[in-house]
Amino acid sequence: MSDIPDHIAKKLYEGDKEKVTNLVQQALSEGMTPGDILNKGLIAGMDRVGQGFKDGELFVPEVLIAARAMQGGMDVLRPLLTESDNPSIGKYVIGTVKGDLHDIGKNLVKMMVEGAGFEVIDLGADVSPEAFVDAVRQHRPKIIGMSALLTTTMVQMKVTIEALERAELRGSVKIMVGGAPMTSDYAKKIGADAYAPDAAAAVDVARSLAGVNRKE
Ligand code: B1M
Repeated sequence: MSDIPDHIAKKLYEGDKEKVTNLVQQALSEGMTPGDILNKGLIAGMDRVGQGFKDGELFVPEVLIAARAMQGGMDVLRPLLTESDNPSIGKYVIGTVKGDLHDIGKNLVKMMVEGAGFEVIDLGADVSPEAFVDAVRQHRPKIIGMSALLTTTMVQMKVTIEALERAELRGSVKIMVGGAPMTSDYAKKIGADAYAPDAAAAVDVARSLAGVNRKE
């Protein structure tokens, strides 16, 4: 079995954007699927970065450099992951909640959901409840996806759901949530329709919320 994914993960940990980008291209030319490169190389590398950060081996600047290296690899994979012969199966508004700047996981979910055939409107990070409400008014999406990586910002999901209720828009849209500190229990408690633990599951959940059967 090819050891390229492990090299990608290692170079990502070292923050070597050029090497990561080249290795992703090499993996593609050797026939690895974009999904495998993403999961076994880039995501695995970012997990190591997370562990290094937790263990005090890496600090914020190194983590940012690693995140940039991940973006380098993602730039190569993006057009392949979003390649789809499907016309849009519905609009999907996505954002990281207010006060939260983590957008790597949200961007992965965005790419995967785009790949599944949704038309994605990305509101970015640090998105206020009002901005989610405005986006629902303007775009009339089937689904809103909210991401939170901090225990201190998870509560913004509930605040956003309440804002949609006040605007009388809650019934018009399905809400799914995700992010490392999230659980399905918490999702239920705040009145979301669904929780997805990772970007791959997010695709299945989005399809199911939109009433679309999986297309292979
Ligand atoms: Co931050 N950070 N960070 N950070 N950071 C975490 C999240 C943390 C767990 C690190 C730690 O302490 N071990 C910790 C949170 C603790 C907590 O609240 N429980 C933390 C902290 C404390 C902070 C700061 C407060 C640090 C500080 O300044 N003292 C600060 C907060 C800034 C802010 O947001 N206001 C901060 C800052 C940063 C950076 C800017 C340096 C950088 C973010 C860069 C960026 O995103 N552009 C950063 C990073 C990179 C991390 C870690 C290391 C990696 C996060 C990541 O990108 N993971 C992270 C540690 C960790 O997670 N292990 C950490 C890879 C990504 C693919 O995974 O985002 O979980 P993830 O997404 C997954 C799933 O969660 C899921 O699918 C994705 C793919 O499978 N998912 C969804 C995510 N969103 C979804 C939405 C869905 C469905 C699934 O539906 C809509």
